[in-house]
Amino acid sequence: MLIKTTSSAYDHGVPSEITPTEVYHARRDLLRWMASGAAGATLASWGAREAFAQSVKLPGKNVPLAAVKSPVAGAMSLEKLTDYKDATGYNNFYEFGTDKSDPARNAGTLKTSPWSVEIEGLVKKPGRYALEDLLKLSAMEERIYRLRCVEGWSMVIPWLGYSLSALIKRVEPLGAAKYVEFVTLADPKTMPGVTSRVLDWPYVEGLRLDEAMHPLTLLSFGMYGELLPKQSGAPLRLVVPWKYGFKSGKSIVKIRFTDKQPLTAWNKAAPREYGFYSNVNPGVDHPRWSQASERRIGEDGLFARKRKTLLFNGYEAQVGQLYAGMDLKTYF
Ligand SMILES: Nc1nc2c(c(=O)[nH]1)N[C@H]1C(S)=C(S)[C@@H](COP(=O)(O)O)O[C@H]1N2
Ligand SMILES: [Mo]
Repeated sequence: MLIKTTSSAYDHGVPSEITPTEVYHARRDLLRWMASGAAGATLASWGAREAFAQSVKLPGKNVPLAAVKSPVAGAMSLEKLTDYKDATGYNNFYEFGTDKSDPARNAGTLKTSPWSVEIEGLVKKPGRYALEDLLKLSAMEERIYRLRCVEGWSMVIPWLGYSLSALIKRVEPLGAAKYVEFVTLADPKTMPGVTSRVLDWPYVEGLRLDEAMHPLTLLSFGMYGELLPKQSGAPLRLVVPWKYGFKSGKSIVKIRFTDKQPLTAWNKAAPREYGFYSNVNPGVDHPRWSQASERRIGEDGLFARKRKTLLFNGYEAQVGQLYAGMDLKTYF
C-alpha cells in the first residue's frame, strides 16, 4: 500500500490561505486512517516502509516521507502544532551562528549527502553506516513531541523517525557499555559558527545507555512529513523529549559506546549551569533563571500566558522510572 501525497501540500513557499499546520492536520488524518484502516497496522507499517524507500532521493530538496502513527507518541498529539515556519525559523544550531535566525539563514551550505554515521567503542558491530541504510533500518514513525529549550521556550513538532533502540540493538553493545556519546559534524568550510569559540567543537552530547534505549528516544530524519530541513539537524538528529533541547544533537556523524559518562559540549562550557542529565524539571532552576514555566513559540502575543513546565516535560509516566532513587537536584 502506498500513500499518495501531493507535493504542493508540502510546498511551504506557496502563497496560500492554507497554513502548514492545516495541511499537516489533513495529512495526519490520512495517516490515522491508514493505521486504523482495513489493511491493519502491520500492513500499514509495511506500506509506509515501501513508500518511504521509493520516495527518498538523496541529495535534493525535501521529499514527502511516509510514516505510520507511532504507538509511543503519547498524548502530545492533542496539542496545537507549532507552525512550520516557526519550527524552522527559530533554531539553536550554533555551528551556523548564535542568533535564533542564523541557522535558517546560514545552514544552506551544509552538505548532507553523502552522509554516514561511524559507530564505535564498546559494540560488537562497529563500522560506518550509510545514511541510506539507516533510513531503512526500521519503519518510520510519526511522533508529536514537545521540545523544550533550557532557555524557556517550547515547540510541538511532528517528528519522523524511529526509536534509537532499533539502531542500538543492531550494533549490539557490549556488556561494559554504559553510556552513548553523540558527536555531530564540525566542518569549518560549511559551518561558519565553528570558527567561533562559543563552544568546544565538535558539539557532543551523551545519554546513559538505558536512556538511549528508551522507546521515546527518537532518531529523527524528518519533520512535518518531510526530510529534516538543514537548520533542524539534517540529515539525522536525536530528539529526547523529556530533556532540555540541547540534549538533542543535530547532524550526527558519530555514535560511540563507552563505559564512562561522556563530556558533553554544554557541560564543558558551563558545568554549573548544564548538567549531564538535563531532564526538564520545573523544580530545579537554572542558576540564572527559573525553569518553572515556558513560552510556547507562536503564542507570544500580547495576551499569551506562560505555560507551566511539567516534570520530564510531561513524559514522567514513561521515563520517571529511569531516575528512581536519584536526587534530581544533584543529578541535574
Ligand atoms: N549540533 C548541534 N545540535 C544542537 C544544537 C547545536 O547548537 N548544535 N543546539 C541544541 C539546542 S540548545 C536546542 S534547544 C535544539 C534546538 O532544536 P530545533 O532548532 O530543531 O528546535 O537543538 C540542540 N541540538
Ligand atoms: Mo536549547
